[in-house]
Amino acid sequence: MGWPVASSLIRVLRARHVVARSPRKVVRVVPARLFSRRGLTAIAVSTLAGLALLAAGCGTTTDSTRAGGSTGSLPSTSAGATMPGMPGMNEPMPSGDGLSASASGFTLTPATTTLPAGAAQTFTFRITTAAGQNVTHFVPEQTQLLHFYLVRSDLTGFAHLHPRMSPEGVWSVGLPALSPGSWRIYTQFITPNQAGQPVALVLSAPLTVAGQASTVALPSPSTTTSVDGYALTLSGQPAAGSERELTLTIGRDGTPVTDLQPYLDTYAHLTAIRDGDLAFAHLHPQGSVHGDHGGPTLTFHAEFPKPGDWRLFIQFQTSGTLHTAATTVHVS
Ligand SMILES: [Cu+2]
Repeated sequence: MGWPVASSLIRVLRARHVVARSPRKVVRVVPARLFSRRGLTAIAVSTLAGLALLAAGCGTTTDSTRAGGSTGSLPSTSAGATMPGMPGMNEPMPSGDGLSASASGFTLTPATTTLPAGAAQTFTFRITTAAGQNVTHFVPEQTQLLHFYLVRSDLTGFAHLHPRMSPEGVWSVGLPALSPGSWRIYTQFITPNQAGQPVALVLSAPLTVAGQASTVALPSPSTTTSVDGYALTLSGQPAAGSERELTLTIGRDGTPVTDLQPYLDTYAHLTAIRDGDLAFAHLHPQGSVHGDHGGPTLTFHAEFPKPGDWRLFIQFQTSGTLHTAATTVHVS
């Protein structure tokens, strides 16, 4: 498998924190099924025919969600308190496959489920309670009040963004231009329930981008991939329903990389989406960050809810630039 592509286009896209993978057009049509903080600069991308888009948002770690909304915090009396900014420590972990719009009395309510293709646009949504009220209190997790992911049904498109929340609890996020087809949005957040206990949730909903859609076959599983001159190697034996350790090693020009910068309080952010139903798995990093000295080897707690082929999106930062790599992982 490879990631070779139209290098000039890639260069342009990367300049906007958007990368693309080579088109592998097939006739298969995948049925539709289909989750930040920062006032996002809308990423405008001209979509080339048949070229799948892989958008990696958040080129910087500037925090603007907080500027845009309330930083809810738990009452100091609540038990099981989280430790914001300490991934892998005592944070409550979302359970399940993330495929429901509602869980634990909270619902993801998008303003629309259909978008036009080919133009950057602002997307809005709310998280509502069972009584229909907007949730406005969120507990920061990995430096953010809410993490938003956008994934295309064939796993060629991926964006990880940080929306901004209004005081009324309306979230908005700038989306890049999207190719026609079936997409899914995911919101990942921690909010106190009625008893004041923190609940970690992943809620998702399908999104249709209008127009003639073509899809790309999923690349075969591989323990290696590359992006922006970095070579990534994975090891571990992920199995559905059990927590396993997954190790990521990053090198460049045959040399171990040791200058990874903190990104969302970790040295690499891993998100996995399952081929077929688009189930969601977030892999929690072990250890903590200490300055711009991460790498070359990072370890993760991997707990996949289901077996199958999963597309793993790996985000890491060097010299102020966010890189997004992807590979296919088989989960037994
Ligand atoms: Cu995020």
